Amino acid sequence: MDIISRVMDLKTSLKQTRLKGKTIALVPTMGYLHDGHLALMRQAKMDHDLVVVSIFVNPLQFGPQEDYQVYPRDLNRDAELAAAAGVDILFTPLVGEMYPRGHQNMLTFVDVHALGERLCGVSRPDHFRGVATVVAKLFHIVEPDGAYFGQKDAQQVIVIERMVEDLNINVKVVAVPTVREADGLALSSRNIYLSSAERQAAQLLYKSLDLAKEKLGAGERDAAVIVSEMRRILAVEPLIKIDYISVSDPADLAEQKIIKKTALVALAAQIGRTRLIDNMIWRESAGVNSGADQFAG
Ligand code: PAJ
Repeated sequence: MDIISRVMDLKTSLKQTRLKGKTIALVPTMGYLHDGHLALMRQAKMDHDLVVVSIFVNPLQFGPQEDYQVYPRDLNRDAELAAAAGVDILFTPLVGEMYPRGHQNMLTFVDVHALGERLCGVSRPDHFRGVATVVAKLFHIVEPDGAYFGQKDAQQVIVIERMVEDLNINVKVVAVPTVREADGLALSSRNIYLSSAERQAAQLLYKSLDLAKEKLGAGERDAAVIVSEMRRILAVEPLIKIDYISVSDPADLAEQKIIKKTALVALAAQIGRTRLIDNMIWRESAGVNSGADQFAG
């Protein structure tokens, strides 16, 4: 595996790859890799000849009160994990390489209106602008055939898919199901912030989504009922402060009152100082016994 930190070096290397007729996959990450990230890399490797993984903690997508400074970083460990997952190139730019004039001096942004303003966009107003902008830059640098994102960040996938469509970017966006701990907690680099009591409490997030799935399976279609049942489960745990619970249409993230054929049930909660998100996509046609894909999370 090559580790490359300069944009020009990466472009030069990928030009050779393309000349040989090989296809290229990109897996954008902020590092501190876990099995969720590795699932994206393995899928990318199955679908393409060469896999580029970027590790870049993107200052543009963190709010002023958020955890940019303390976001966990461990490049040596990440490099070992990525190499073992079959990654060909690890792209590890410094902030000055991605934002040569400084990220505060950026004048050009990609803003996916409406989609980026709902759900997490309410409490993180500039977050998806920062995500879409850095992903657009990575797409221009790497020019991948396929790009791999986790369903765990469902809104992020929807925002990126729309950006690709609206800006005619020539890349296939692939969403990979959420990887979870044994008790259902979605893997996240931020889980290491949790104390043991908070970690214990965090499993209720998945439990609340599981209950929503059960209610939907039993025929409940009133979103308000689903949300209040979920709130009831989460209220048991005083460590959990709900940011939002949303039942929306995955096509446009518009809230649904009466659930139709498909719904994105998504939530965000603060547990201690850690903000966690999770979701599931429910589809009527797949029925009650639909298995893991249905509950892709
Ligand atoms: P990061 O949080 O590091 O996540 C990188 C990718 O891994 C994202 O596509 C995310 O959805 C996916 N991922 C995280 N946890 C997962 C899990 N438990 N199961 C499956 N996939 C999971 O998301 C970002 O970084 C950034 O916003 C980024 C896209 C890199 C732009 O800066």
